[in-house]
Amino acid sequence: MHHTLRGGLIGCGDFANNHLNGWRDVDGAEIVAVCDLDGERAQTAGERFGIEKVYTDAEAMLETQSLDFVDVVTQVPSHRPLVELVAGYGVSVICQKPFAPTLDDARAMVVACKRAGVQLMVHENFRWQRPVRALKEAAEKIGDLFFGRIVFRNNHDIFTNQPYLATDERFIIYDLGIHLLDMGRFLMGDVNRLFCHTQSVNPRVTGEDTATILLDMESGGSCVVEACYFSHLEQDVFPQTLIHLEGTKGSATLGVDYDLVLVVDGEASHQSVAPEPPVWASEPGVAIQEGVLTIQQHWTDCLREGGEPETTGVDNLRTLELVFGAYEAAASGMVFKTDRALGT
Ligand code: NAD
Ligand code: 89V
Repeated sequence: MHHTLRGGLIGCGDFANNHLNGWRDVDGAEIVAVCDLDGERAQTAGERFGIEKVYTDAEAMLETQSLDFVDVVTQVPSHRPLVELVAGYGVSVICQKPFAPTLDDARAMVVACKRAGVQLMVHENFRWQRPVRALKEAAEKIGDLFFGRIVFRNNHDIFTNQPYLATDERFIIYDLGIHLLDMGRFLMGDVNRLFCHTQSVNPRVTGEDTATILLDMESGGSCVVEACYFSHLEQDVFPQTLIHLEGTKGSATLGVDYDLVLVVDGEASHQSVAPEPPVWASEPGVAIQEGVLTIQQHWTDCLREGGEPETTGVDNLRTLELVFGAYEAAASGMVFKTDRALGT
């Protein structure tokens, strides 16, 4: 496939603006149609991004457009019906996170895409932030990793743009912890067991807004994941993820303002690995917006060159299992054991 790929986008809400801006910068693909149940939203997105074909029904878009892929940017309840619909038309599909409300729904989407012979990628973009890629590269130099700490703590108001986050039963692990757990897997490999403690601190929020998760990695290492949206700190660094890794030869630390500190054999060096955001990005979310563009370029390259995306639907089963496992562990007070055969 070496022509410019033709994409359709479903769900023209808040976050879709980042996807649509990103698609304009991607080499090798363009969005030729947008769809939203809310006709005004679809129309606004079409006008803003110069996309002529505007739909309020996903099936009508698939019937009338010849598409190479569809980008699903709706909230989680519609993911399974939409992914199955797109796969049924023999079209490859990207799905936003959280991929599914249950592992059974996620498995069903994987099966539908496999049967249809189409690619399926979950839009898990935090691991595509430049600082995180730079940390991964640095980690190659510090020997065998035996410890990690992944921290996302701030008091940023995310509820104005995403009001559902304040009212959903499940909040911080499902919406944000999912990125941190995916980065834990990206940096340190798969997980054997986990333990989790959750807290609901902010009275405005229905679900848990604080989670502390201990991962026992398959490699034998351990990793602590901390997430909190009610941390009153001197410097609020939203949306920076602070990550510290220790290996048998040194350590690599992604600190505040993207200062990457590498210690190898006792020698320390500093490097700035700040995002290189696209022109349309705006503070404070530039790191996330950069990751959106990078993952969409990755998807396009994979589709055009016949490669497999990093965060396929099958891969994401393992991230999702950690999310649901964390809730299970928090509720039961017991350790959650992962299923090594998952996705095979
Ligand atoms: P939103 O509610 O603002 O937008 C979703 C849109 O989808 C709405 O306009 C709705 O009308 C439309 N929609 C729903 N079902 C549809 C259907 N069947 N056909 C057509 N349109 C349909 O939601 P949002 O805040 O933009 O979030 C969307 C997704 O993006 C969520 O899963 C969220 O978790 C995710 N998200 C990811 C990131 C990230 O990757 N870093 C950041 C923010 C949000
Ligand atoms: O990136 C996200 O998934 C967002 C936020 C940073 C607010 O958690 O939902």
